[in-house]
Amino acid sequence: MSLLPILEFPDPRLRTKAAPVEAARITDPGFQRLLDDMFETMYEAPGIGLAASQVDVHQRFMVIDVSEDKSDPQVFINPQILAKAGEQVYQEGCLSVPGIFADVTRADQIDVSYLDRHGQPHQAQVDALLAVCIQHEIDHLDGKLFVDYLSPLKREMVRKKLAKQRKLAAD
Ligand code: GNR
Ligand code: NI
Repeated sequence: MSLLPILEFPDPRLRTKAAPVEAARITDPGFQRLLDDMFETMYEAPGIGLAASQVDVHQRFMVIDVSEDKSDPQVFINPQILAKAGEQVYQEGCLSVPGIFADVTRADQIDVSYLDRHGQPHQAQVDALLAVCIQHEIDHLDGKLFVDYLSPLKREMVRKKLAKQRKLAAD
């Protein structure tokens, strides 16, 4: 297994709209290895989700584990939100926008369809943190970041703060 580099805002590659995964690719050993590498990268960060877009793979899948003890690894391939209900506000962070946290309003409950890592189809109703995370990751697949929900002024402040952090880290 290996750790993958994570793209960071404002990298334009994070704006790519990801294409659906072809069913035949799911059984490919290279694809299964990529999933394992994404879990390793996510757990090491540490994070609760990682979209393929963040590791410069522009296909529609992500890995998620919202458990306290890394006991619930879940793969969502070609996820689709079929219905949304209610609202929740959650203070979000993102591995592609390190050190920045901001409140985002999203649906409280979603119905989602997806394929698991074996290519088996599922449909589930989810809420709370898992619903937040799925919506955050699907945004990545559509080239969208949580800072896009902030005002342009705040987003510019985030960009400057990250540039400064990188400059300090480089010296
Ligand atoms: O690790 C993560 N935590 C998190 C917290 C609140 C809302 C969303 C997330 S997802 C994030 C990992 C990440 O960047 N996934 O794309
Ligand atoms: Ni993210």
